[in-house]
Amino acid sequence: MSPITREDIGEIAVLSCDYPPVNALSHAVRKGYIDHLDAIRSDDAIKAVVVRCEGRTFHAGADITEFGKPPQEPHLPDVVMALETFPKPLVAAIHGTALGGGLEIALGCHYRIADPSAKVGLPEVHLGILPGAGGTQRLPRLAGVENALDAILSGRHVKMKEAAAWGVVDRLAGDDLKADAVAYAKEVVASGPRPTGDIELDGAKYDEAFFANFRKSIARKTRGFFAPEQCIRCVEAAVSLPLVEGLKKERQYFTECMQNPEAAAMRHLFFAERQVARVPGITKETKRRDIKKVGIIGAGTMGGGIAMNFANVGIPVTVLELNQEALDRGLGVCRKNWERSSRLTADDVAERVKYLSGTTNYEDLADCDLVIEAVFEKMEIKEQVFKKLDEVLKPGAIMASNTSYLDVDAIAAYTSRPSDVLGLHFFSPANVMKLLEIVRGKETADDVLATCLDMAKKIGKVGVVAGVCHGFIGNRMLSGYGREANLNVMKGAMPQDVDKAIFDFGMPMGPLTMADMAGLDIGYFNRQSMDRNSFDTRATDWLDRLVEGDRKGLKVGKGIYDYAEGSRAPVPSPEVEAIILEESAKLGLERTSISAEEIVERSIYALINEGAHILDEGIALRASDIDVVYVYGYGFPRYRGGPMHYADAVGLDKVYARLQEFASIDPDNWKISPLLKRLAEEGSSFAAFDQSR
Ligand code: T1G
Repeated sequence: MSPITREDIGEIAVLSCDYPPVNALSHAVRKGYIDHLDAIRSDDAIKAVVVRCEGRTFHAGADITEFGKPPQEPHLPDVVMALETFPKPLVAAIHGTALGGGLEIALGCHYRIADPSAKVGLPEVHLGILPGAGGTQRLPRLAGVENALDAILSGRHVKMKEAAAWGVVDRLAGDDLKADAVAYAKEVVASGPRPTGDIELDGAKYDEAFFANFRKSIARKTRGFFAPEQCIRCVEAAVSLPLVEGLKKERQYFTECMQNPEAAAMRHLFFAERQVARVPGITKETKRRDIKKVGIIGAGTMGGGIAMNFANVGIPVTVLELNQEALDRGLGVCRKNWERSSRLTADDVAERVKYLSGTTNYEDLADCDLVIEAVFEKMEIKEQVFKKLDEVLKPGAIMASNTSYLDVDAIAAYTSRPSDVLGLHFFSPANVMKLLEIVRGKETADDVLATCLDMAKKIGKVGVVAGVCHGFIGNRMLSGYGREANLNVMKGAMPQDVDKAIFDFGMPMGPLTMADMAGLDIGYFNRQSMDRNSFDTRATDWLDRLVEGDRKGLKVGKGIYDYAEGSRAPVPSPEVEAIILEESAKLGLERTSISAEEIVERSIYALINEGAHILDEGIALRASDIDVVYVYGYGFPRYRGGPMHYADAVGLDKVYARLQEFASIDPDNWKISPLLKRLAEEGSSFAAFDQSR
């Protein structure tokens, strides 16, 4: 049974696609279009056609589940061309989100009518590919080159008001999109087909300089990516070639993207981001608790940022601070953050501020359904806070700690209701970063976890469930990553060499620049209370010496690097270089030059190895969850899919061989994961491991 059915209303044929969940353009759908068009072509009773979808949305794109498999005819570009060259007028009736191939289907039609709340977009670049069914050729013709470049390179969803202003949609429907589309089709019978491909593009002003400027404008954001450049080349073809030639170029660049590892990596992330919500024991039937009012303990950077997430979606949130001055300061920062946002109007800001309140009195939190503490990272302070919350909060209130390392089970034990306690580890800045580690304590109730998983999605976060260990998933993996970067400095590389190698790999900044930005004194104070046998002091003694010499990082203008007044640009410091050489010598390390490749392997393979331990211990549910943590929480390059996907791409046998070499030199630092060893020896992968769960 074809997903596409035909209903004739007078002289208008209405083709409706019903292929849940998002009417993806699967083989059956594509074949359905061709079959129905063939029948209608020779049916003289039909003068025009409406193309629409049932369910929540118009076609949301090609069927991503078919990617990586041999493509089956009819191919999507051919379906779109069949629509465009159809001898009778075609009206697309758009609702929901017409994305990617979905918008391309609409552009292949001759007229477009949309529900005012609908959105359109070409998000293929987020999958490491490009609009491969004519979008790069037809959208510039309809919307103009600048708007088309904006839509294709940003991949954003364009609201109907803007899409109509661009000319992508001809008219907006009333309450009955289908009836209005049929009426529109009747209107255009006389005018006949209006092929988008016939629109002439005035190429003169879009010369080399124009595109060079555009490339420069997105260079920073697209550093290391492959697909964006191919997208631009397609639009250049649209400007300079007739439609058929331009489509050939588009097909060529699309194929190159599909063959590039970036496409597999970003498709992996697309599904990984949706997998995280699948947690054993949590189903649609699992009860959820209502979150109608939220409390935050602490109005500092984290507390304020966390509070903003709830106010942003209209959930009343009360921030508690110890004194009025700190409270006013914290709430003021929230308001300033909203006012500074280019995306928010004054009304938007006011709308958010009204959900944000403050208090210095715990009793005012008594009716909160969820309270998140974001106080100083000291167990003694967590103990005071949770004992107080246990006294004050109503039964059934969820209590969460924003701790980034500490033992959530120990925190839960400070209360009489540990099943209502878990960790909600936000990443700074908490109102911006999408990652939320949801730390499941051994007693955390299923409905508490389910409630927080849903809450994460509601506030626009990607909630990844982690088990309890020091640093959960992300921060635990960071320790080896940083240790190896520091040891590379002791063994022969200078900080700028290490940072450049890892920046060129695709991380947003090098680990040593990141350490300066976070403040070297944080690690220094943590180490003072730690057993010196529990970590490799060779990696940190030189940093301790910097802190003791008042080089605490960016915030004081000098750390591993020097910083000019008011500048955040790291400058290599001769003073630090001398200290590095002295500390190396003290350790008796013979300094050798270390290749950028080895610098990257040591830090990135340390991530992978620790990730494998975390997976093996059940702290993370899937390797793909670990990828989501690193891409959304630490800026791991999306075009590499995350550390575990990257390990699969390199080949676990190769990763394992290098780990063995590192372990032969530093056995204490390199405890090779038995899981990684097993998968490597079996010629398997983390992806296969995930599928086997
Ligand atoms: N193909 C297959 N399945 C898809 C899909 C798609 N395009 N989009 C979504 N799904 C599944 C998704 O896996 C999930 O499944 C369910 O639908 C609900 O999705 C030639 C080649 C449409 C905005 O990139 O952005 O066209 O987990 O949880 O939050 O140029 O899905 O329930 O089993 O995300 O409401 C271009 C991708 C493809 C759009 C809805 N299109 N999808 O968001 O629900 S490439 C896209 C989305 C292309 C052509 C090229 C979102 C959404 P399950 P969801 P949502």
